[in-house]
Amino acid sequence: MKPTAVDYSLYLVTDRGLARGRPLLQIVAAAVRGGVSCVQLREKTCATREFIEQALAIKNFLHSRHIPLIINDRVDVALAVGADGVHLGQTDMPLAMARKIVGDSLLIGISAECLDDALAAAKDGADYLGVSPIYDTPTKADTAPALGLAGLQKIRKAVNLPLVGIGGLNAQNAADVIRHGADGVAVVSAIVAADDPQAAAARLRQAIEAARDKTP
Ligand code: TZP
Ligand code: MG
Repeated sequence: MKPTAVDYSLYLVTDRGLARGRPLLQIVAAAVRGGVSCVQLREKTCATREFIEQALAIKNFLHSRHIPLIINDRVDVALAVGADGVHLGQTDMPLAMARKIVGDSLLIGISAECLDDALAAAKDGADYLGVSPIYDTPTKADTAPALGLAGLQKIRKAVNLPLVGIGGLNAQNAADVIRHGADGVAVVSAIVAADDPQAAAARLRQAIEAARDKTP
């Protein structure tokens, strides 16, 4: 059964190419110590077997700390390892098909690149949306045009689902994203590529909590 209450506040998306040779589990562990509340394992090139082994190791670590694990792209891997959810983009398996396969066993997160994507995902039963990208980012090559804070706000007004902003986010701009309606901030490079992923996560978390305190 998918988890009922998920804390999307600080959502880490992994990228082994940005990890500077450090094992992903080491980065995930440091990030969790710093305040990451949700982790997405994103593997674009490795073999399925390696993806599964990595996912199981990270899941063991996260679940002992009650932090959810979401798998990027791969419904089969998410089910096989007993993850909490799967995250699907606009060119991945359609949400309705994925829901037919996973039922209520997994959260399904959808990348919304425009208002219409968000409305369709809400109608088809997504559990949360990644609003993507907020800003241009070198981390992902094939992103849609940046939505900016105005685009995020428009989606916030139209859908009731938890929203996680992603794309070009860091400790300097995380507060803006919360103030414009996001429930959480998702980052790749700001944590994975940081000299000190724990400290980077802590700065982000602090910015997010401070913005919430000031949001009416
Ligand atoms: N999806 C939309 S933008 C993005 C993903 C995976 C990459 C975000 O990376 P960064 O380094 O946090 O800008
Ligand atoms: Mg995808």
